[in-house]
Amino acid sequence: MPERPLVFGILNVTPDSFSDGGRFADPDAAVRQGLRLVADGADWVDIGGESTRPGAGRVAAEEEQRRVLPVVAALAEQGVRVSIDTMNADTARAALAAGAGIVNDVSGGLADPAMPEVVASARVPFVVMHWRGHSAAMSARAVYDDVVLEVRDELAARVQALIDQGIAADRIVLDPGIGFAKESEHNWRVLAGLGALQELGHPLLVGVSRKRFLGGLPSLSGAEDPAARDLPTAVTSALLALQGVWAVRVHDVAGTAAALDVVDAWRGVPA
Ligand code: PMM
Repeated sequence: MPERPLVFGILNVTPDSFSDGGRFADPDAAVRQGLRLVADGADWVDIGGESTRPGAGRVAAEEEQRRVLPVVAALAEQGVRVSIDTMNADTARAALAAGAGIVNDVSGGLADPAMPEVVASARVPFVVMHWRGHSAAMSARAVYDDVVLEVRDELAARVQALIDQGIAADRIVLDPGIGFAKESEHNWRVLAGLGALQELGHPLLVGVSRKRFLGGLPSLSGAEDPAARDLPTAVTSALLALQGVWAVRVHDVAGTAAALDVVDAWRGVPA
């Protein structure tokens, strides 16, 4: 029986993320939100300082670090397990020094050639997401013959390159990159085809939370508020638990915790 997935609570310390941009730009508000995510059941708090929403421009590494480092340090000091969501090696290095324990790179080490070395020498888990280019360019790259096989093969190539660059295979976590260079139908096909990615032999982290493709569900038509996508996100978490994924990355941790409780109860796992 697969284990209950870990829950990564999302903490975007940005003015412009698509669903929570601006709410936690102030460090005190961000720290409070991080503690709330943990109280709601997050195993890790995933802190990011650069929005990757479709079409977004890049943020200078100095600005990214100004946003995230005080929050990483304050939460780590309070015993919170922190993952740093960054494409910049310098930011990853500084966040690890401030107490982060996982590097989550949506580019899987492609955006900054210095990233693999930082992760290899820190000996921490590395979340490697399927990525075809920065946000400004990615929608033009959402072209596939067979999205499941192409995502699988592109991730397999990343794994080999990262192992060649000194990262231990057992520290590599893979992520299909829902919403990154993918149209709605691609996202659904990838979710239905996760078994093919699991054949690569690495734990999977999946992030669907509040993403635009969920807004295309018939029951959500006309709902403008991204929080309306929290219920379908939680349902997806339950389905991903049945699929045996290692972790889910969500905004509404309480909703996903309830969904995972249902899966545990269904399976007879003692509370
Ligand atoms: N999605 C976003 C940001 N970081 N990291 C991983 N590993 N997987 C994702 O799917 C992912 C990510 C964009 O969503 P957000 O703006 O809600 O954080």
